[in-house]
Amino acid sequence: VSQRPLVLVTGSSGSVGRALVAGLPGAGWSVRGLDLVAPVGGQPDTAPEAGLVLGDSFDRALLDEALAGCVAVVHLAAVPHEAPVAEIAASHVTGLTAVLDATLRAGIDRFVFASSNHAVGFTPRQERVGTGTRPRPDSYYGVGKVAGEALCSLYSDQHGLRTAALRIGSFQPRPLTRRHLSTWLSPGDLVRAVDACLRHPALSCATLYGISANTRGWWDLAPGRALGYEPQDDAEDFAAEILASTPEPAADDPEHACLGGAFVAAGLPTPEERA
Ligand code: 15L
Repeated sequence: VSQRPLVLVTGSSGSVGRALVAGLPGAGWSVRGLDLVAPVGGQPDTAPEAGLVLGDSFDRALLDEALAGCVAVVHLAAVPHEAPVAEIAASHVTGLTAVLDATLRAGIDRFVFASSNHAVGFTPRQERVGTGTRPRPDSYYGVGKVAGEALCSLYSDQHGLRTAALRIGSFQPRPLTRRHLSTWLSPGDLVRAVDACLRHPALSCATLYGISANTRGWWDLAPGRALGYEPQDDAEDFAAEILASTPEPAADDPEHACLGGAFVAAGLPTPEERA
């Protein structure tokens, strides 16, 4: 049996989850996945006691089973895009609370929460936005992430849970758009960021940006570096190709005014959804 510490990754079949299941073992962790569905193409072969628990990441009994033997949780499971507010609340507030409560029941003291750049997506584009600015969500999805960060803060203060809210930018194998030149998070840097959050001995209640060391980055990497996250990749390596193949944005396009890009304008629910 492997002596590596075991980490539960909820939402392990999504794109971020699959990259962590594949990459965390190389950083010294065993990974157990929890997801409603198996990943396309099968689960990467990680460690003997790891594996995949199939089912609802917010189910109390299933969480208790999945968390047995784990030392930390990386919580990704949630609606990953804009949706009616009731759906957002169900996964980002009620669901997250179920996972936090199960974490405490299991005696686990470390929790990495997949937050998002959309927690501050309505912030006008500028250089080096820190983690101390006011939350400016650009969508109900962003509101859900702000609420999730608040829950992490509550469980840290009330229960001593060590929490890290990782505000992920655009996780992609490679940058594809002009926005990604600023927001890209590479697969290697994702693993480095989560590994730092899992490892840092003095983690208390941290917020950090999960982006690569992008020359055109908009976020301050210092909070991540303070935890030991040293990004290695830079979207600039792809800049010439992307700039040549994608059109110059119109000056008055709201999509290009704020950090959240299209989220500031898109995905608003219909009146029926609001009712
Ligand atoms: C996110 O939080 C979304 O889950 C993802 O689909 C992308 O839209 C990403 O942000 C982004 O900002 O590119």
